[in-house]
Amino acid sequence: MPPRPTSPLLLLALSAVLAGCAQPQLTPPCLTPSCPTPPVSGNETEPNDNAAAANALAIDRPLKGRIAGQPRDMDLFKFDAEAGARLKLTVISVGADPQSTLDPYVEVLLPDGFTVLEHDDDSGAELDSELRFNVVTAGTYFVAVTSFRIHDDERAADDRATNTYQLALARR
Ligand SMILES: [Ca+2]
Ligand SMILES: [Ca+2]
Ligand SMILES: [Ca+2]
Repeated sequence: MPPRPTSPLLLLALSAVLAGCAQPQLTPPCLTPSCPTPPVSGNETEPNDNAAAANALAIDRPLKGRIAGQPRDMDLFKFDAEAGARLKLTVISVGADPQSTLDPYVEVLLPDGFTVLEHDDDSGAELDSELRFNVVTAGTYFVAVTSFRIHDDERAADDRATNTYQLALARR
């Protein structure tokens, strides 16, 4: 079917949506899936393999990381959340780096540092992980990122230098 001419009303609606994307401070900030994620604000810092060594993660401040450097790398992050917060966590691989070989796996841990609140393998695009969760009790929560291969098999190693990812925490 030939494309129909775009109506002025639709263009107006589109420009309103784009304007919404450009102003992330609006509430809700952006409801369309095409809105760009905020720019990466930094990189993980190793060692970060347990809760005591977790890197700080903040809302709308994505971080880059790599599951590599040892046979079974685990990257821990922490963030403070208020009661009632509705959050979304994403770990993207090829979407952020076309050369990435990582199949990410992610867990959100309660403030005790080991009880799993939520976990996800592939709910995002392709093999990416995506979690939506609500915070009941205010506190410092943890995020554990690794590869699905490492998570799935306690004897497996996955140490490719190309195992890159981008981790983001957002409100929803
Ligand atoms: Ca790492
Ligand atoms: Ca690590
Ligand atoms: Ca995955």
